[in-house]
Amino acid sequence: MVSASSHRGVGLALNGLRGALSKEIAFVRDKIINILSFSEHLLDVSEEDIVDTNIAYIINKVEKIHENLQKLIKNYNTCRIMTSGAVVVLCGPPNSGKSTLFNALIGSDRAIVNKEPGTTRDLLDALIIIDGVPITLVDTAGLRDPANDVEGAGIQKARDYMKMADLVCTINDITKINVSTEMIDNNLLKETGAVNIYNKIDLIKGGILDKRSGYFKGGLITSALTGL
Ligand SMILES: Nc1nc2c(ncn2[C@@H]2O[C@H](COP(=O)(O)OP(=O)(O)O)[C@@H](O)[C@H]2O)c(=O)[nH]1
Ligand SMILES: [Mg+2]
Repeated sequence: MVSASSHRGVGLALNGLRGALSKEIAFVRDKIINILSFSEHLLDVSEEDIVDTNIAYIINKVEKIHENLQKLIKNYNTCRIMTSGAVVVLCGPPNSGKSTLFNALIGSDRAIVNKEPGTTRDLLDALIIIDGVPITLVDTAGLRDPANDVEGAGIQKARDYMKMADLVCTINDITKINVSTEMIDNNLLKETGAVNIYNKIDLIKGGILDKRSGYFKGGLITSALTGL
């Protein structure tokens, strides 16, 4: 699926995925009906027939159904992501380069980039396809104590989107690495995949990064400006 490089490829792969999913649902549904009728039959006959082996049989079958359902939930998520796109939210402190990265990834200057912190206030989104996977990329207002109500509303929207994202990318300015990720409320990311991105590597001259490694929490290093 991930290797499908064109829209047509994605469509074909999706159809296959949907077909496999509905087959699996029908299979589990049959299993549930079978074990239900077996249990009802046992209840209809005399109590002596409800022996340990029958109970063990039912428990075993129910456990297998549970496993199948867990698998289905996982596949459903994959299918949903392939159909409507994974929501990937770029968040982080002001001025770390979220809008620059957003523009670089969508290949157009949609978001205003400025050295003035607090430039991005509303959400901006764009649909892109990376390796055949549709992605709704969302640029957000920088997380900080807001300077006014409008910025506060933008930050609240950013937090709401972080909660519903499939993946949150925290963009940090690598030259201010010690103050950045602390702005993110970890409770927001409890259920969401998150990745740290350290931006503006072009500003770091050789060797200096090592000295800062105490702050480096692992993640990807990039320069949204130069494409490094
Ligand atoms: N040197 C350098 N500057 C960057 C990079 N990414 C963004 N900037 C600059 O940082 C400032 C803030 O960028 P912006 O994308 O508006 O940050 P945002 O507030 O996180 O959206 C602008 O002056 C950008 O040109 C980068 O990778 N390297
Ligand atoms: Mg911005």
